[in-house]
Amino acid sequence: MNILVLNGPNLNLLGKREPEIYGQESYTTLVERISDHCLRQGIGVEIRQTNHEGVLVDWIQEAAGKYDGIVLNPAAYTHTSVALLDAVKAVGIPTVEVHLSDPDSREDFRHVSYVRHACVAAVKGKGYAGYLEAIDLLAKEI
Ligand code: CA2
Repeated sequence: MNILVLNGPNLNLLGKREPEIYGQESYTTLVERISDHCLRQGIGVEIRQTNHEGVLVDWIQEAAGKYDGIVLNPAAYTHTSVALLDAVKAVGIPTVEVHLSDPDSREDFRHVSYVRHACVAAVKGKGYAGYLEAIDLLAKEI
């Protein structure tokens, strides 16, 4: 089983700003946690981050035929992007939406998720552990 983990805008700043919301650990630590977890489970994984919506769309499209599942934290694009929703729908790869924080308990504009309509599950408010839970959910789904 091969999975793709995609992270959207500003997640590269983890540990550097807003630690009260996103924690004190760095993006590099997140990547290490995911890599270690997948290694232990015998899951192949590729982990990427971009600040650009179109790049996320390209990566989702290119995942077809290469990956069995996607873990997606679209960050701010969660709340704005029909393009990401359409891309996830178009490729038809089981996708789990993940958020470090719980957007539903934050500002009203974060309560909407477009991509959720194409995802098999959403994991929210569990910090870095949420990514590992999302991977385990995918492993059961696939
Ligand atoms: O909780 C999440 O994972 C979010 O997807 C994070 C997004 C936010 O727009 C979503 O509503 C919820 C923001 C990512 C920004 O990450 C930062 C990390 C460190 C410092 C500043 C921003």
